[in-house]
Formats: sequence, C-alpha cells, structure tokens
Amino acid sequence: MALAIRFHDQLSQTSTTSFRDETLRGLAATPKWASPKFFYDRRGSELFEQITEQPEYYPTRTEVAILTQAASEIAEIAGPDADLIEFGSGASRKVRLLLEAMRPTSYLGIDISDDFLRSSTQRLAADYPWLDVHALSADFCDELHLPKGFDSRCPLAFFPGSSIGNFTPAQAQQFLRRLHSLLPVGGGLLVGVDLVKDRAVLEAAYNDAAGVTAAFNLNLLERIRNELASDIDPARFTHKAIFNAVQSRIEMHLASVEEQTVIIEGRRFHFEAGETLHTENSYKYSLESFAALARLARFDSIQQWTDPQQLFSVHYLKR
Ligand code: AVJ
Repeated sequence: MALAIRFHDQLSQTSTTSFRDETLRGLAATPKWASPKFFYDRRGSELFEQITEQPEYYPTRTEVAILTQAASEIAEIAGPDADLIEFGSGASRKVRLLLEAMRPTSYLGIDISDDFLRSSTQRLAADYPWLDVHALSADFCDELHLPKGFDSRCPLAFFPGSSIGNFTPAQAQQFLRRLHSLLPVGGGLLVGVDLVKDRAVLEAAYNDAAGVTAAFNLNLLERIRNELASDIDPARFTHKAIFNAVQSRIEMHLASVEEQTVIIEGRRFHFEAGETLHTENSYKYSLESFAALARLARFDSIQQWTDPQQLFSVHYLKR
C-alpha cells in the first residue's frame, strides 16, 4: 500500500539512558556543557520549526531559495537511479523540492525525534504515493547502519540546514568519513553549510526578537525537569547567544541568573551567578574551508551553490 511507511527504530530503550548519562556528564564538567541533539523532543522540534520562520533566522529561507534554483541541476548530477537519504529530516520540507525534481524510487528519513519523524514521513507518503518511504529513528552521532529493506544502488545523502555546524570541524570530518564509507562509489552527499558573515547578522539570527530561540534553548531545562528526577527551574536561567570569531562559531549558553545548586538524579550541581551551561555550537564556514574539510574526508567537490548575499551554501560532494 502506497501510504504505508516502513519505520525502523534504532533508538528505543537506549535514548532515555543516553539523555540521562550525557546530561550528568556535561553538568559535572568545567565548563558545563549539554549536547544540542537533546533539544529535539517534540516541543523542541516544534520550536525549531518556529525558529525557521523568524525574520532574523536567514538560514532556512536562504537554503530553500538555493535548493529551489538548483533542484533540476541537482537531479541531473544525481542521475535517474538515485534514491534519497535525509539526515535530520525534521519536518521534511526542504526534501520535497528534491523529491519533486528527482522523482526517486525510495526515500529514507533519519531523525532523533521519533514521533516527529513518524508524522512528517507519513505526510510525505500521503503526498507522494509513488514514493517508497522509510523512516529511521536514530542518533546519527552513533554508528550508522542503513535499515534492512532499504537498499539503494545509488543513494544521495542529504544533510540540510547546516546541522553539520553542530559538530566541531574535527567531528564533522569524522562524520563525513563515516558517510563516505557508508556510500557506494558514485554515491553523493548534498550538504547545507552556513557561511561566516557579519557578527550582527549572525547574533540576530540566534537572538530573535520574538524570543523563540530563547524558548528553544530553555526547553532543554524543561526536558531535564520532566524526564529526569530534577528540581531545575528554567526561570532561573537566561538564554545567551554570541559569535566566537576565533572559533568561527555561534555559541548558545544558558546563564544562571543567581548563585544556585540544582539537583539532577540525586546529584548536586553548583552554579555561580552568571555561570553558563554551554548548550550548542553552530560553526560557520567559508566555501573554501568547507570544501577543504570535505576533501580531508576523501569526498570530491562537484558543485557549490550560494545565494546572491553569500549567506548560505549547498555543496554537492561525491564519493
Ligand atoms: C539545526 C543546528 C542548524 O545551528 O542554526 C537554530 C539550530 N539553534 N537556532 C543552527 C539552531 C538555534 C540550527 N541547526
């Protein structure tokens, strides 16, 4: 039946323990940190969708404009037998541009937010009855296995949104190497990469006036309070996002408004007034620095697209 999606679960039981263990590990460290992959519970995924609609947050609409322009060229490079694998599919909006241009036989969406993934892939299956839709709930920071039943001779991996910017350059290189070995010779990788630019533009994008990014950041504390045994109070923290030019990254933090001790799973964590929990890095590249990183992971740069203002880029890499 055309509307049936095939759902593969690689997260299941391990996900609560990894949230607990990684949270405790990060809070015990100096400086304190938390992994941005835990932003994406259902509420967090919804807040992220709202971020993408804020006037200051240029990446999504710019990437959509680039993909709209480039879709037929991308389909041509990928060839008639290509299938699509999307990493961090979220609401699966951008991939529609590619699906319509490429008309692949199969699509596999991979995301850490499993109920969100379920509903967005179900909508894809309903809208494209000719498409064989697979969904894989997985943390792609772990080892990658393509699910049984999804076999493609010519996959095109799509990693949109500059999610690769959440990795340090060293981790990004390692991730690209793993993708490289997952793909058969001739397979492709289409990756969205945010570009370095003026500090004011960057900082505005992560400090939207409506406060959606602040709510998204603070939702991590809601998650700790709801899913772990904790007395943490999100009202005693504030959102902070700054551009670190030396490291070429936006940093998001949650700053403690006063000196306090929070309890999580029976452990006590002390915060000085103003001390922060570092929740996210979002690295910004130049066209050249990203192409160099891809080369280190043994990919060939086939084509790059950008917008007239050079805000964002999309790279076509080939194994
Ligand atoms: C999904 C990682 C690409 O870094 O811009 C948006 C996440 N964080 N606003 C980004 C995010 C705050 C986003 N990525």
